[in-house]
Amino acid sequence: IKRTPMVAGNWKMNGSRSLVESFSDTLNTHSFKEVDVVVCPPSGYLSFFVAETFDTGGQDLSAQDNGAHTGDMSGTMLTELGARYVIVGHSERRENHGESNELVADKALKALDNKLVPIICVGESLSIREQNKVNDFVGAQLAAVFDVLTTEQVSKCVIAYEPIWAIGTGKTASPEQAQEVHAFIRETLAGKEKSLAEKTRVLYGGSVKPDNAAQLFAQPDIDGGLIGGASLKTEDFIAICQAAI
Ligand code: G2H
Repeated sequence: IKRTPMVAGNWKMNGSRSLVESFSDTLNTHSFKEVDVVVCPPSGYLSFFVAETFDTGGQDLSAQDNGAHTGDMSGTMLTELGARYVIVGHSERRENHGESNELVADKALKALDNKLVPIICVGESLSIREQNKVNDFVGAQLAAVFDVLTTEQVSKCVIAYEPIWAIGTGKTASPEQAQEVHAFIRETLAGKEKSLAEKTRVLYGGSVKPDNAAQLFAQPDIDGGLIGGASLKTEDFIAICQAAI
């Protein structure tokens, strides 16, 4: 099975209405035929995108449908704003908002209920890596997802491996370090069902730039990237998308 590569930009809490407009204009002049391109801006900007050659996504969603949840955004609302994807379990949500593995799994389920493709983030801190517990840690993050989602549902998700020590730090995991964990993630998926491992896209995230993207994406188990800082510069983002083809 050939997996279509994917590059998703995570703007985090950055950008502006004028960046959305210039980004849409420039991206729409490129036809991304062999790579799925997604841009995840702050949700308030979603409706300003005119996305013809790419898709948009949210950066988080509530595990609830509606109700007294001040500041939260539901899956239905994201869909109405034009999103087709949503990031869940980014390490910044896990750290800054105390999101547990179980909550992240519930969010992934809620995304699927709303026909959104969840991009489920996993990844270890430096101290976990130094204790040689990467597989245990990432394995537990995945196990929580498998507890809530059926194999069929997992096959509709995208997984993103983002080592926390490489996020926004300029320190990228080496292609070999990243591949090692991606291979572990794929083995874990295969443990559920062989075809799941073959079908599911696993992205790498953490200081991906135009000059390191091609080497990372050339690894057998890396199917593209989740891009933070470099996704805010149109030319860099396009260069990274092209490196995934
Ligand atoms: C990791 C990544 C995008 P950056 O968080 O999710 O950000 O590329 O800035 O390290």
